[in-house]
Amino acid sequence: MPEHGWLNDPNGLIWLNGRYHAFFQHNPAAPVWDDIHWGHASSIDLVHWRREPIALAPGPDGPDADGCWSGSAVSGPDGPVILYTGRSGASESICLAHGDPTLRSWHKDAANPVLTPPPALALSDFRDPRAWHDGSEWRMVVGAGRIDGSGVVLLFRSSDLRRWELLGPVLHGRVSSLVGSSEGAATQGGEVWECPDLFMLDGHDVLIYSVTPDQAATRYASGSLEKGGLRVGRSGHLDFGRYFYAAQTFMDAAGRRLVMGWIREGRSVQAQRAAGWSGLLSLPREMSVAGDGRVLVRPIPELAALRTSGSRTDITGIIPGEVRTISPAIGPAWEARLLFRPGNYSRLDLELAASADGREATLVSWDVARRSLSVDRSRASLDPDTDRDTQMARPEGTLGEEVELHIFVDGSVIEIFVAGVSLTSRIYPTLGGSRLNLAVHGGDVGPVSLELWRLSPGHEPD
Ligand code: DQQ
Repeated sequence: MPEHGWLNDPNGLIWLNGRYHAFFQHNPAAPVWDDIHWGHASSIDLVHWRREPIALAPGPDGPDADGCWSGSAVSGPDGPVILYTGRSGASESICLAHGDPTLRSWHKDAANPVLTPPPALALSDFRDPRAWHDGSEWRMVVGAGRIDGSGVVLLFRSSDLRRWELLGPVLHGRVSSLVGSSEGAATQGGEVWECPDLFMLDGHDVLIYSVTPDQAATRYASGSLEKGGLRVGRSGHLDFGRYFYAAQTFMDAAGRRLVMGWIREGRSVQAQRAAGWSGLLSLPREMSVAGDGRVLVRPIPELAALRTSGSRTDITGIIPGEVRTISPAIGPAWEARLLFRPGNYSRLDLELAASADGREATLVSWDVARRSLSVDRSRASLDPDTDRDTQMARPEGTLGEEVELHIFVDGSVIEIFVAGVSLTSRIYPTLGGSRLNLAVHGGDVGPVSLELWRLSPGHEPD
């Protein structure tokens, strides 16, 4: 999270010179989206992070006078290079900045902007360059919207990061028409497909992109990249729930494809102002692609380094109607792994952040018949200005004999992983309760195996 002020998209995620770097959209002056800078944090192990000086600030007369919007970082021939979106008035263009080996000090390229929207494409928006080297030349995807209201991701190539040639669209359309209206975003206005990323993983070409208006979803499409664009075999959500947005991937030191996203707030603007900060980055998640093209995520195993004290219990004999307290006060930051068999019961509930008097509780439930996860926030907070809708995730594919819910809670943030899908949520309890309860409905549940850990803060020691 930012020390103070506003944070949105992760930018320029890169492993370079022995450290991981996470830049992010940042307004240091206030917890509102305005006057966007690039903030910066770095880490050796992806778990313990230290704050770094602000990397980029809007230039008074430049193409980024109204903000240094999202982009990526590469290891260029002469050192680190940031490719970012310059925003000036309503114009968006691609700009470069060059860094020193610590990635702490950056100077903007005198030739900025290096690329403006190709006029023939009739675009309304053009931003969020994501560049990489494919072994012989530079490639870059840029997110865009068309004047006709559809979203599009464009692919470019370059030999020097400065002169870019358009190869064509990777994918375009409207999410509602691509996936059917029940799953898609509300698309009254035109769509813009923001923060694209394109890579090969487990033999599949994978595109991820974030769909606005309403910053509704981060989506993936997997298939094979051909001359005319991505031939899509499979598409879906990269996370369920609307709090995980503008995700960007990167390759770690061991060659894994990791992804982080912006976790947004679920409380009022006034509450964000009162808190002094808004927005944070998700836990790093490792991606893989199943044989059928589904993109799967799981928390990186390195997160185990945050565990301080732990226990493993087999909880037995819970009967319908009983609410079993399994921890009276776990504290604000914890991790749990719950393992159980679906049976002749209908639902298993884990109540978290529950107050002793039961007035506040968030219900994480597994529905046996639907094979779906839900997060019911109707009692999560007595504060009426917090989000309280129920979120759902339904993993596809075979689940195996046991269901494993892997849950990370850190204050107001919940990240849940089940069978390769994730659901990110926010809660703002007012009573300070951190009781954990277990309940079952509609039948008896067999033993539930629970591993529970308290987590320490992820600050890098000085
Ligand atoms: N946020 C950035 C844009 C991007 C959007 C501006 C996504 O570059 O398209 O802060 O959240």
